[in-house]
Amino acid sequence: MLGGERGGESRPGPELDEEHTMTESVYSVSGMSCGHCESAITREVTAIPGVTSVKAVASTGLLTIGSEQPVDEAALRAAVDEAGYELVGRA
Ligand SMILES: [Cu+2]
Repeated sequence: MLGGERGGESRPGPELDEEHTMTESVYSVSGMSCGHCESAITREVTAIPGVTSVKAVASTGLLTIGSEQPVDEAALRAAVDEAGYELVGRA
C-alpha cells in the first residue's frame, strides 16, 4: 500500500497553457487561387476573437482554424467575405 495515494492530489504541476481545450475546425472556402488569397483570408480570420491559428490552403480550398472555443460561423463567414471570398461551409 505504499505510494498508492502519494503525489497525485495537490501537485502544482505545469500549467497547460499551450493545449488547453483547443478546438480545430476545417471549412471549405471558394475562390482562393494563390498565396495572396491565402494570406488575405488568414489576415481577416486571425482577427476574429478567440482564433489562435489559421491555415488557408488555396490548392485544396480548405481553411483550418484553431481556436479556444468553437468559432462563430457568422463571424467567420463575414471575415472570409471581407477578404473577398466565400465560405462554403464545414469541410
Ligand atoms: Cu490569389
